[in-house]
Amino acid sequence: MSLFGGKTNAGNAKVKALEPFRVHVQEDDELTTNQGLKIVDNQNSLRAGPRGPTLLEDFILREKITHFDHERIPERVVHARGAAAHGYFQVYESLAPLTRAKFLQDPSKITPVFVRFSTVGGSRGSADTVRDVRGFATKFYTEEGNFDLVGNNMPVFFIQDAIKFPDFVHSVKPEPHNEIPQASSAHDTLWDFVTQQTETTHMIMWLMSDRAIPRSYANMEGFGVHTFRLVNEDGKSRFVKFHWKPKLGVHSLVWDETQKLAGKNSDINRQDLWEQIEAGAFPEWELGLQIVEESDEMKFDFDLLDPTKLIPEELVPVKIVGKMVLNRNPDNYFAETEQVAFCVSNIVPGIDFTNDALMQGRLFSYLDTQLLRLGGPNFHEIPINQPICPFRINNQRDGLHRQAINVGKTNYDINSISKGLPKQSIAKRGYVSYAERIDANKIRERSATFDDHFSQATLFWLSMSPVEQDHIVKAFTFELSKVQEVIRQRMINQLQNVDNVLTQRVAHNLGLLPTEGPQPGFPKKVTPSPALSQMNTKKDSVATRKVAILAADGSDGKAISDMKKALEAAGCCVKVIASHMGQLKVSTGSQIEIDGTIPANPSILFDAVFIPGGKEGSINLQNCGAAVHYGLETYIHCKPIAAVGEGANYLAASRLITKGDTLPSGVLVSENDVVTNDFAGQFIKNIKQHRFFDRERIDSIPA
Ligand code: HDE
Repeated sequence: MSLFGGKTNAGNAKVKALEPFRVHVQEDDELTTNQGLKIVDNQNSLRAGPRGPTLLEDFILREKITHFDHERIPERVVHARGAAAHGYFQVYESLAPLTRAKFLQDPSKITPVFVRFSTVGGSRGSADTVRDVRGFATKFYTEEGNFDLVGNNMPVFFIQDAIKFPDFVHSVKPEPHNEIPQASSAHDTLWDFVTQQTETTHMIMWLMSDRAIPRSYANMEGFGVHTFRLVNEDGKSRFVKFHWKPKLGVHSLVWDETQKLAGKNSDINRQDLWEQIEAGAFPEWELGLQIVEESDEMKFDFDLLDPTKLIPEELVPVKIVGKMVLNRNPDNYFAETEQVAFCVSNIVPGIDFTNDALMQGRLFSYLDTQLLRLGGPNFHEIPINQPICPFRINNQRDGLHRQAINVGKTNYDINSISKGLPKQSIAKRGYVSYAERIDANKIRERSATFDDHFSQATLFWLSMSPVEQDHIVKAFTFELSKVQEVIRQRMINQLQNVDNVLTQRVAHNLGLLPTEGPQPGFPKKVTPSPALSQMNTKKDSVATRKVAILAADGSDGKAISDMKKALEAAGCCVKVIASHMGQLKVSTGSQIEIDGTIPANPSILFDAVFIPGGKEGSINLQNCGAAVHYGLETYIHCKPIAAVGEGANYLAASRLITKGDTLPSGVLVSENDVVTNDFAGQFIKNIKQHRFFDRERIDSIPA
């Protein structure tokens, strides 16, 4: 490890390949200019006398200021705000029967990856917790070149054809006349677009659901969205949908919490990713494939080429084929996370595209956008973008900031002077596009198989648990309450094609009624897909869950340390929070180090709260408004709460429990001051559940 940072995890082939580019400042290093000249005075510019004008001659000042002036590059037009990490991918067993991609054939092979997560609509400095789709882009550095799987945390998209993308993005971004609102879909132009373009309906259901407000990146699924092809050594092609399944399950924040977080800690998701990796709790996902034989292409009641549709897992199961672990933070945000250039056209032999018209447009857009963002055609030479296999073995030359020094007299193909080098590869080793037969007229027309814009929106709605449905209704209400009434009304009318109950509930909240009926044949009868509900996710671990121990002077020190020990042993991150910093004077007379204050560590930064006993401590908490608010807010966000001994009086004084009555779900109380193994075990069991939604927001609670 160098003196000023740098990671101990030397890591995989890509992490090692980056080493020559890292600048480690050593103990005896001295400040230099970019030309290597040692700088003696970095505090004063060169002037004509101590009170005189600065001299143009001051090349050191000019170099420093000029560099500074040029430090910004255009932010991504979408997905500007992101966070990334290094890691590796490993396949569980050879997938040779399905694909000739080498990184999917050898279970002993470690393929380096760099993964960037992002929100879509907001600028680089916007909040992490906005209601939005999340990007989930993975660059696999394979021995056959880079494969970029540039996906999202939702399995479908808003539109069916790339030609609509600029319109859609313009509508969701801040409005052009006043650049309001930042990173929010709750405004006129998005909903105007949505009600004019009904193919958005399915994705809008996802956007209004809890998937749009993930608890952390490690709690998100990822999806390739489009149908791709896998092609094996014999040239046989099958259709495939890519899935990432998170080891820690799919969990979300609640809406009130996300809005408060946007102010209290707008970096919550990127910070969580960073801290988990630093702590060695490496985020992990499994790669899943839904495989469809070519002969089955037309057997579904939707078109496989339509990116507004998913294949229900109950129809085509997700085959788990490998795992990805993120185990190293980047060294430098700009050099790595900002300059990484994902291109959907980065592909390897054995994987191919389909004719999905959205994907076809993306094949143009990503390369094009990097040319602007990274300033020219040599962005593949930026260290984070370089493959780990031989690359740029071709006759492409020159361009801004070219790094490679191509040696030799020839820069054209076919040449005889350089023995015809470099030679084309052979089909067995190189990339060969799948020879799909196309026999068609050149037309601007969409297939009728793309016409059903509502059935899968109905499928999504009916697959949700009552709690998830409540959240969707509230999200529609919130968003539509912020748009013009005429648009609001159109959306109510549109929702009738999805579900009558949904329509009635949203309409009621908005004080409206549908003014026209649904389209003929809608809403359709569908069979729900339980796999779509987050309620059916894994709830078997508390790893990385954050727990606050809310304490005050006079709290029971033994209960604090016993609970802390038990939670940490289970994998939780625990902090002792009080109204002041320094040492807590606990009831035993000893002292406990406080990790943070209540204002800097609000309940929204934690997944659960524990209140220790100790009479004086409990009274101190009851007399502290901020501490009372802490418990109330934890309660309305449905998080597990546990209290022992006198700690229960704090809950009772806040009217969260009534002595003698049944406890609300997820609230655990022991009369005994002692944290027994059983009690800690029960609390841990509750933390695994994440939230107890049956005590969803109680309007009389002022938090
Ligand atoms: Fe993107 N998208 N996109 N997109 N997209 C970009 O490329 C585009 C789409 C996705 O972390 C841009 O480098 C078009 C679907 C992610 O760097 C741009 C269309 C999906 C990221 C672009 C789509 C995505 C991007 C902006 C419709 C999920 C962030 C900056 C035809 C499967 C990657 C950049 C990162 C980024 C274009 C639709 C995911 C402009 C034209 C569908 C995760 O090229």
